[in-house]
Amino acid sequence: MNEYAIKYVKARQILDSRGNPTIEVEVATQKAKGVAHSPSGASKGKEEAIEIRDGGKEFHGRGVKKAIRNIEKIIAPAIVGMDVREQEKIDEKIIAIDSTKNKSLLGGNACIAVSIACCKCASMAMRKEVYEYLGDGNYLLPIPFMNVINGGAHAGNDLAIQEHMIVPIKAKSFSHAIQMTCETYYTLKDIIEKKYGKSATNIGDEGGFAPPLSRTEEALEMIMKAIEENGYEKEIFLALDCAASSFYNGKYILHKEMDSETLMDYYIDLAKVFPIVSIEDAFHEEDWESFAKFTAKVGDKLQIIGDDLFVTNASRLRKGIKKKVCNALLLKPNQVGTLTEAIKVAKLCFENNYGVMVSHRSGDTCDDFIADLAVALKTGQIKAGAPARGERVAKYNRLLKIEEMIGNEYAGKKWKKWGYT
Ligand code: 2PG
Ligand code: MG
Repeated sequence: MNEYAIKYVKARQILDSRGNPTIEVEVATQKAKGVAHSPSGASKGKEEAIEIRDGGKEFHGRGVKKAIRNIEKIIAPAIVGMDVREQEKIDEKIIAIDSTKNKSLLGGNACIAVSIACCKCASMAMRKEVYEYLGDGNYLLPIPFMNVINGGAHAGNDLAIQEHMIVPIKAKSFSHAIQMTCETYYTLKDIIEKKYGKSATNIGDEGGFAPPLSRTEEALEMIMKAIEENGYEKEIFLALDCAASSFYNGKYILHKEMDSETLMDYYIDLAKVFPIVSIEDAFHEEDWESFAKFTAKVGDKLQIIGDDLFVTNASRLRKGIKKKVCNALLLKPNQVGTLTEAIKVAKLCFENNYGVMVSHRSGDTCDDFIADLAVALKTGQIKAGAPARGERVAKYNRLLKIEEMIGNEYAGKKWKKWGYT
């Protein structure tokens, strides 16, 4: 048997960081094995690949045994024997068998774990690091976008905006970025404790704090104070993921009701006061018009990212390019269901001058694949939560290790100048 032929594909139910069942897949050849997990979002785009869950009583319906059966009974027999290095062919086969627009037959959660496990197995079979296997020999360590105050669907407070991130663009290296963001995070904890008491320092789903705030201004003020106390105001910038679909109900409901024009002015005013460089999902996922207006107005000053808007989907991205909507995309492989499709979307971005930020999900595991993906694709940006919780630091720790291997290739040095302040 060919040493690169897939010998078996095994799947099992494990848990994600919220205690919800998810899928672990092992793909093995004679001498190598790759293991991958599917992550899971809380604020999902409507057009994401479908996660198949069991329903019924067990795990309150959240089990993934049906999806696992699809791997064992349908995907495994189709790909066993294939050359594990032929990622595109494997993914095309999965796509063809599924034959739906949103992986609803096999489950996006089933497909992505198999697809990434194949990639990891192939890299091991070729005795390469995953980033080396995926890359072209030139690599870039991404700027970490760290979500240090959680709101929206990720926290039990009244902040409508989901993620308040620190962005260490001017760090000297990736490891220096980690040092500066950690120090800022510790100081932020002290500031929150002093103002709101100990219980306010509990953390949300992505490791950021979730103090009882209702206004993003308050969150950003505290973060700025933490940055300044450490003397990092020239190095660390800010970013938001609004996840606006989650506070849209005919109107945008933040601390007060707003229409899209008022919301746009609100963001612009925030960016004039705080050193914001990037805003994700500023409007709800079908509000293409507001995204287009926002991009025309401030797309030269801010990175404007589509997440729920694009859902890592080539046809939605093409529509966005045509309509001049956003200037960057959030890349979440599980939104589309196979690695090949995710990489194609990233390339489409590069060809059209759109930025790419690789991203975790709010329900995640210690699978660190996205770290290698960001380095190999040279996206220059990753978001993987705060520097806390095992599943978040797994990605940052992997990047620290990659830095040792490739040297100081930090994306901050190449970052385009954004921001008002
Ligand atoms: C997002 C993500 C990750 P979720 O909206 O960008 O931060 O959240 O995984 O819940 O969709
Ligand atoms: Mg988002």
